Amino acid sequence: MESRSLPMAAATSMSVAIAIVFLIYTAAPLGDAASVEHTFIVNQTKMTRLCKETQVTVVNGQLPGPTIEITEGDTVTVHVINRSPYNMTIHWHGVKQFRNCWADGVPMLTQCPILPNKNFTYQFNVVGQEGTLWWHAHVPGLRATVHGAFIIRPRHGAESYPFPQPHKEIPVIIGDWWEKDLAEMARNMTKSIFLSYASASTINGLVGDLFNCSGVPKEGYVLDVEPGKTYLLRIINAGLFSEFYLKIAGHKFTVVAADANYVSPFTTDVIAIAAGETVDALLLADAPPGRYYMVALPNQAPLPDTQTPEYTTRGMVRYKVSHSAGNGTTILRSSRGAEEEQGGYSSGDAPMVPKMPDIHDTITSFYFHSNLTSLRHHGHSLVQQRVDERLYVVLSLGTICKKGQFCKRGDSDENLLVATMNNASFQHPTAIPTLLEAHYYHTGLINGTTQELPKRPPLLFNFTDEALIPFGPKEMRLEPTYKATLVRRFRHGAVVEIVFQSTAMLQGDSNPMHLHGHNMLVLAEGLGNYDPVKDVARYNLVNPPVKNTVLAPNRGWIAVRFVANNPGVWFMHCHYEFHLSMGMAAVFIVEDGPTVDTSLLPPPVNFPTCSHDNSLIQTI
Ligand SMILES: *[C@@H]1O[C@H](CO)[C@@H](O)[C@H](O)[C@H]1NC(C)=O
Ligand SMILES: *[C@@H]1O[C@H](CO)[C@@H](O)[C@H](O)[C@H]1NC(C)=O
Ligand SMILES: *[C@@H]1O[C@H](CO)[C@@H](O)[C@H](O)[C@H]1NC(C)=O
Ligand SMILES: *[C@@H]1O[C@H](CO)[C@@H](O)[C@H](O)[C@H]1NC(C)=O
Ligand SMILES: *[C@@H]1O[C@H](CO)[C@@H](O)[C@H](O)[C@H]1NC(C)=O
Ligand SMILES: *[C@@H]1O[C@H](CO)[C@@H](O)[C@H](O)[C@H]1NC(C)=O
Ligand SMILES: *[C@@H]1O[C@H](CO)[C@@H](O)[C@H](O)[C@H]1NC(C)=O
Ligand SMILES: *[C@@H]1O[C@H](CO)[C@@H](O)[C@H](O)[C@H]1NC(C)=O
Ligand SMILES: *[C@@H]1O[C@H](CO)[C@@H](O)[C@H](O)[C@H]1NC(C)=O
Ligand SMILES: *[C@@H]1O[C@H](CO)[C@@H](O)[C@H](O)[C@H]1NC(C)=O
Ligand SMILES: [Cu+2]
Repeated sequence: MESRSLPMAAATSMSVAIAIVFLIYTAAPLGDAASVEHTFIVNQTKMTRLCKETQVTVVNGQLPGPTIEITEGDTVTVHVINRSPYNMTIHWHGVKQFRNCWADGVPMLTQCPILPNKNFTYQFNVVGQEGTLWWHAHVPGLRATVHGAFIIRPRHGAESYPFPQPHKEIPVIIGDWWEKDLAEMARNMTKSIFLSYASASTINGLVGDLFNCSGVPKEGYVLDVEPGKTYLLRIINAGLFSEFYLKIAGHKFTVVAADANYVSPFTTDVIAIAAGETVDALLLADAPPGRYYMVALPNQAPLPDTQTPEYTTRGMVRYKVSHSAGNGTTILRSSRGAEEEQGGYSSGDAPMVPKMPDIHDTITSFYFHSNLTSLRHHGHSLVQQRVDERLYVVLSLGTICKKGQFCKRGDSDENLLVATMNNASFQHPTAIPTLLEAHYYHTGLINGTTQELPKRPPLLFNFTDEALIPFGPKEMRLEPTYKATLVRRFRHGAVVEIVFQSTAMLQGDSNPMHLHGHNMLVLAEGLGNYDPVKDVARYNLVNPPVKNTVLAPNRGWIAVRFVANNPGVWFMHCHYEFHLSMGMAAVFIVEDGPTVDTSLLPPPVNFPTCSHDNSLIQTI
């Protein structure tokens, strides 16, 4: 690789970039790749949900934000105009951004944030992926309201779905409603101040009729269905803190995809979806016409874990009632419409309520996730048999003594509570330039400001011992930890196996681990401590599910494999906002490959810089 200098190389390599892009386009066999363009105006808008007007940061005045719908192979252009008072980036969650880490949207890792009153245009191609993804702010706290669906349809149309073509496709975004200042909440969490929780959960931005401030049940999301028709639900968990169980009374789901990868269809009456995951499921409207609650219940680890406020939310599936017109034509009307408009028709009984799992039931999630297998096309196995790097990453909590070395541990406010990977808590970089620029221009900054993520935990202990949950002598000696900007480098093309191990240190939470820029094959998951001798025998090397977010179960583990073939600087982190803010994160640097088209592209034009000279950033 030729040497690069900062930042002039950007300009000189532009012509190279254009040539490459041109080549890709002319080489494509189909001329139908389109360009999809959006403008995202991020601002603060007042919204009322729980009888109270709240100022929320949203895109284009909408919650959830606009859905991006594209066809595989399209180019996406999003002009982000930041009229919020916050530094902003948008992450296209699950989009691989092949060779184009510049568009990944992680502040100070892949780009300088878009400052208030500045704008930036994201541009990227979506190739070789189809299904449901989503986009969200990658700024502490703000993704609670700055998010939306990102839907990629097959290039050859809905006929090429590996399941019966649905009548309609419906995004179902599960989220939280916050009345607290989200940016302040996130800042507080980095200081061990945990007083803020969401005030409600939502489906497609609505809290639903379990919330009834002022004595009036609140509006919930309603899905109108026609009897006998099939609906593809594109389910996204955009919540900050929880995994949810989703059920619809009187109905079953056929799960067909997860994280924009097809799975072998399976039928279930409950969907488990952790923060950051997506699930595509078919819903057949085959119940007697009527009204059926759609319920989303957040689960949480049982006592002795700390119990936090969690809210169930519900919407409804409502059948349109069919009236025969007497001449062979069928007129479909929604049941409520019929009631209200014609007065005579009654939709009958109260809506049917599903029986939900217990809030402390975590095994239903374990079974749901264990039931996912990839749908193999053409019968060839996708698992790399060779493994070049093995990592055992222990996900834990720990403390850092605020006043130096000698703190009382246990429940003492002399300490900062942090989240860790292999006993180090991620220190978000602040140095200029960003890690990606430092990597691209070979500035040496990365070696100077980061530490290597250890391959394995420095200390082996009984990670999942329940006795570690409450403050006490057992956990106390394991508490002390430290902060570092954790980085691990991978040779281009390396096959990496990671076992993520959840622990019982001060909590027994699960951990939805999200890797940017790559999908992971889930080989196995289990409860308790991973045992390399015994558990390898359980690996699914035939049809493991392919995910960008993998859930390390409560006091259990998950083993994944991925090929580090996307050059760049990729964030790898827990998708629970509190764990992320507290430091459960690391950076994977994937080196360039041997050729130009296995190497990182040059930065885009008008790439925001963090230098004090902001001349490259255009003011609106
Ligand atoms: C925020 O943006 C939306 C959509 O662009 C617009 O309708 C609304 O007026 C803006 N709100 C404020 C307070 O500027
Ligand atoms: C920012 O907005 C201005 C005015 O709308 C526009 O001229 C400019 O091209 C935009 N810049 C980017 C990077 O999108
Ligand atoms: C943040 O912490 C401060 C100090 O404890 C508290 O007053 C404030 O309410 C907290 N803010 C949020 C949003 O939790
Ligand atoms: C409000 O909701 C609660 C819990 O769902 C219920 O117990 C109560 O009866 C409801 N109150 C009204 C006025 O609907
Ligand atoms: C059947 O009746 C409906 C409603 O009156 C009318 O709109 C429609 O045109 C009729 N169709 C035929 C084929 O007569
Ligand atoms: C799949 O789910 C069923 C029902 O919850 C469960 O009994 C079964 O054990 C699961 N399969 C696996 C491999 O976990
Ligand atoms: C940084 O460290 C890595 C591995 O330790 C080494 O291969 C690389 O040459 C170093 N880079 C610079 C710019 O010093
Ligand atoms: C780890 O702790 C659990 C109790 O929480 C216990 O059941 C298990 O036997 C322990 N494992 C080992 C290897 O000591
Ligand atoms: C974590 O690191 C600290 C500081 O290096 C060390 O004192 C401690 O023993 C380590 N703890 C664990 C559980 O590895
Ligand atoms: C926003 O980003 C700029 C440039 O990186 C930085 O100087 C500033 O401190 C950030 N502001 C906030 C509120 O994080
Ligand atoms: Cu976590």
